[in-house]
Amino acid sequence: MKTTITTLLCCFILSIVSFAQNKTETFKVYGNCNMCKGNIEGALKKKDGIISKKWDVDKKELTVTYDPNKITVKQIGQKVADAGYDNQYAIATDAKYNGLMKCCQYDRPKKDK
Ligand SMILES: [Cu+2]
Repeated sequence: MKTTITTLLCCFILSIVSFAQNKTETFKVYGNCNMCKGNIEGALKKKDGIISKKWDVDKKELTVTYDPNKITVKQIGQKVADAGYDNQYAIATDAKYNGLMKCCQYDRPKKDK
């Protein structure tokens, strides 16, 4: 009986801990259209610790839920930048930006140079 209670308690605590592991952040990601949405969301993969992702085409904001043991929000920003999209945490290279479809070449935020 005691073992059962202990086991249940352990399961309970473990489920709380694993639930608390995931973090959700919303941050600015520049882009234009639904194709950008596909590119931005496509850059974020489950295997990297991404639980869910949604880029809002009107607000130009990405809401991402991730496992902080696997990835940081800065790394997420870098992945998005690697796909060609400037964001709050990282800036895309000119080559990546120029590689986007014409319709996707959003107005870039001012760069300090
Ligand atoms: Cu686009």
